[in-house]
Amino acid sequence: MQDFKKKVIYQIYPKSFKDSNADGFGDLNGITEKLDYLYWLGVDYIWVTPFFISPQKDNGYDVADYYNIDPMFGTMKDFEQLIQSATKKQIGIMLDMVFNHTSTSHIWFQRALQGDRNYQDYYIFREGTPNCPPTNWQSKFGGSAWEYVPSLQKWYLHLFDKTQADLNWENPIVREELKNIIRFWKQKGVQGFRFDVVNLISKPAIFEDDFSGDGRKFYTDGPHVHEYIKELVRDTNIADMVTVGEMSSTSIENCIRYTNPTEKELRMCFNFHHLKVDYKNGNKWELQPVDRKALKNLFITWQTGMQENNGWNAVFWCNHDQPRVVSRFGNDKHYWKQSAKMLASAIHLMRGTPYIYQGEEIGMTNPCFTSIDQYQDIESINYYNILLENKKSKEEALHILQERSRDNSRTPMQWNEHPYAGFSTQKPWMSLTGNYTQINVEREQNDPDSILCFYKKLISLRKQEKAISHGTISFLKKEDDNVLAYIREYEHDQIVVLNNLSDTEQPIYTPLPLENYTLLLGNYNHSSFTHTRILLPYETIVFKHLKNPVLNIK
Ligand code: TEU
Repeated sequence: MQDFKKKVIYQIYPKSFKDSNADGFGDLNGITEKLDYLYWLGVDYIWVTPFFISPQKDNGYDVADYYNIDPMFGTMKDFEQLIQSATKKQIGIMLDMVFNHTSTSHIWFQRALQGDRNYQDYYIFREGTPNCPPTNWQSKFGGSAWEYVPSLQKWYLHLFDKTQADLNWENPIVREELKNIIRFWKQKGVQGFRFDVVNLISKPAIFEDDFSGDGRKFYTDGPHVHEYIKELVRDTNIADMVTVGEMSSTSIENCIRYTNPTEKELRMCFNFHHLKVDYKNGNKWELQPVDRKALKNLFITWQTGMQENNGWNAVFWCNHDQPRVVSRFGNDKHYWKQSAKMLASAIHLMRGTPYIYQGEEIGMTNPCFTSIDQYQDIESINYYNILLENKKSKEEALHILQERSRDNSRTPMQWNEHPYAGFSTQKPWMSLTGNYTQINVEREQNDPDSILCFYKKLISLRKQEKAISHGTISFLKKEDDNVLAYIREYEHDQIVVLNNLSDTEQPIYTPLPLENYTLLLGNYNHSSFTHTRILLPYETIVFKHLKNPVLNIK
């Protein structure tokens, strides 16, 4: 892969991206239809979330057959067409490999249920009696992480839904099966892979109760995880492709090992610590305002920690599990455009590979659903019930979902102002966000001052400026919670990025007088930036240091 540090990755949740056959569900041909748009935007890869055969209990993260495409999304021919058309536009396709667990509808699990011991060894079964699970671990979607099978008198482990049984990576046959899946898709022309919760694959030798948490301390970045990733990458020969691991509750030390090229594991990884700064006591289902001090400290720690040890971050605010960034860290009412642009700038100009999640680039907002019936996500529905059991009122529980539900990001993509936002001609599987007549691709493509055109500029800036793609990062104004400021440097180039994270004015600060800089990018239309002595609410300003100002005058 050529110079991967210049690349930008766009995430597609196909069910909500574009419906090509008027059944209300997005599909692969819908992605092919929109390649011109992605090409115009300038992205290099698209990561498509799972479209394999699945009962869709967790929208495809419950895979029942890794080799075939769910008819809801199209056919293998459609996929081949997508690869072909994308390749012509020099856009690579990355697939999402869900290898920590399979659906319980997978033939392997079905055989295990029928009593086949070889297949039982594909999963994590433990002998036991009803009402007495092997450990007290909790599922990430609520309730016990173990499910009892009366006919076998055994429990099986599921860190997610009970229809998502954890695979037993200790079994070398399982590891071979998974390698074959990679080989199959690689040979179809896929150019990269995202590995779902890959740091949870190695479970401890002895299973014991967790008296201080939900069990994660025993299996997060588990005992053989590095060994298994190395083996998978080596045996499938994917070290040169774009690979990204989704790391749940991970540590910097482990992420350095996952991504330092000498380790021959992955190109980069996602961590989620910065997306928990509005969780009260670390609990996603308890609201608190964004803790900007914590947010800034996390960026500083991760960016510098990874840099010092030659690790590489995936940098992102959004994905299909996270609420919309402009509603969460910005202000979607009074500073919608400014805050969406500032948040984009803050992430894209840090050290790492930026990811854009569909709709983020036009500033899509949380939909603010008003009825529980509008929610589809299994985690949201489970937690709604748990919140009610914990004596929250229906209104309170709904309010928490409006802020936290994964469905916030799964509403149909807003293409234009036509019915169903141009996503489909039929009623979509999931309610739309009401503001699509204002916020949509068509409108923003025609407006040079739009959020969309700002994202396009950021992408092209990365390709022009080595300081952005390859430069070092150092942080300025570390003690100021309201301003995220940093310098990127490469050889003689220096780029300064100032982001006001707050909705109040803040003093401006640059290492040299403003006259020594030229403005690369900003989100307010100043007549002359050198007269700017304050940062306006949610302002972002990107300066380039003029080494030799005379030469830069055209
Ligand atoms: O997500 C892993 C994960 O733990 C979270 O993002 C999770 O959704 C959130 O923390 C719950 O509060 C991955 C996928 O991205 C997600 O869509 C899947 O549901 C999950 O794995 C299981 O495959």
